[in-house]
Amino acid sequence: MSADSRVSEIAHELGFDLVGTTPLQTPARAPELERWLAEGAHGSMDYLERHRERTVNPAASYPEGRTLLMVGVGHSRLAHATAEGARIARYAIGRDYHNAVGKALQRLGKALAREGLIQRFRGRVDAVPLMERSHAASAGIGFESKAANLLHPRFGPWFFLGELILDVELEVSPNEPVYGSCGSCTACLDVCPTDALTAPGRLDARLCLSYQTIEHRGPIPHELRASHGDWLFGCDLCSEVCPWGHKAPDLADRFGLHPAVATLSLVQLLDPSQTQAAFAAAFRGSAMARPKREGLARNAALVLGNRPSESGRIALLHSLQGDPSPIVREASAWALAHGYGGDAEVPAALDRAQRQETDPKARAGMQRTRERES
Ligand code: B12
Ligand code: SF4
Ligand code: SF4
Repeated sequence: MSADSRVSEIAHELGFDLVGTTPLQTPARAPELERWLAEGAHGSMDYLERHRERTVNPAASYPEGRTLLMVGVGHSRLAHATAEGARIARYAIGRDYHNAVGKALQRLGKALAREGLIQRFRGRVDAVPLMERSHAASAGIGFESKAANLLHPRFGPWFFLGELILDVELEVSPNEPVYGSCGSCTACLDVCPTDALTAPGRLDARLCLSYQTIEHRGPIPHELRASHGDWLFGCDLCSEVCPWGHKAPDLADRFGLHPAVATLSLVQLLDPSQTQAAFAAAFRGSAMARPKREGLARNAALVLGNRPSESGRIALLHSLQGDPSPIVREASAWALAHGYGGDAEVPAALDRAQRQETDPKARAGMQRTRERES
């Protein structure tokens, strides 16, 4: 058996659905990254700016590297909403893929080395100085789309990417034929509630709910809050409408349901007495730990504002008065004004909270809410 087929075989045995190689060189879409960063479309994701040179010229970071073995792992599954109707991006419902794919890549690298196919390797996934989608498209394991996601005929947009940087020149052909294009479809551009897809394949992260709920650390801009709807963490709208994903297999068992997601309650997330340490313990092994307790409580407040309920009203009033984070207090003020403005108690509570607020930015945010929501 050729080295090419053996690599492919081992990768599949270890659970990778898609494999293909591309030389370790400047990604084809590097000019797009440069333009995107120059426009500031990355928002506060400073690491993307800091890593710019390494991303554009990956060979400089890995002098021994010759080949990128790009892998894809399907994660298609049904949508998940909590008992209170909050939605969580499907990729984050189960075990954290960073751990799972990272460990599988280590196993793959070791297996390839054992068979003498490579000597050294590095496994990487997600937040690394590599344009994974661009390299994976070059490796032939998916095609680029108007939603910016990489698509595959079997999984649609529902697959993770990862890679091994190999010290040998190697060509592995994709195991499944990859054909397709968006054609005249514009469903993702049409569905995006914040017009974050500013042109085919171009996304302004500052407008994207995924960025706002996962990566952004401060208050979420007022003009985007109502558009958040019931998205607590991430956003799948542009993936859900994509016809290429509609027949993807249900792979829910692969990553399972994280216990913290199974029992998740917005009201509990907003509880001012929940510490970061308790939050981190509950969400250990979940991608949802990333925004920390403060970020997820902020998101929970917005969802409760967009989906009013009696338990939500009580939780928001508590949070307004007693949350240790000014970002969460301010989000709760918005949620109360937006979803519960007709309630007799709310206007007085908001007045009092604004007068007593010690954080100038939160106070200004409350004033902004007053002007916008009255
Ligand atoms: C920063 C980041 C984000 C940011 C910015 C996303 C973005 N579109 O740039 C935010 C936080 C918003 C985000 C959101 C999401 N992300 Co993200 N993210 C990344 C990360 C770390 C870097 C991406 C990057 O460099 N962006 C800069 C732009 C310029 O690069 P790009 O998007 O890769 O570029 C592609 C498009 O711009 C397209 N393109 C450019 N011009 C044109 C023109 C035309 C005509 C066309 C058709 C296409 C096209 O081509 C490029 C690919 O070859 C990657 C991991 C990595 N290291 O690559 C994961 C990654 C892209 N994310 C991923 C996922 C799953 C998501 C979400 C689906 C999560 C969710 N459900 O909430 C959303 C999807 C939002 C979207 N529609 O893109 C997966 C994508 C898997 C896949 N099959 O595509 C990745 C690869 C992580 C992984 N290892 O699996 N993400
Ligand atoms: S993830 Fe949501 S907000 Fe972001 S581009 Fe897609 S539909 Fe728009
Ligand atoms: S929804 Fe349509 S336009 Fe958007 S990525 Fe899928 S096929 Fe392409």
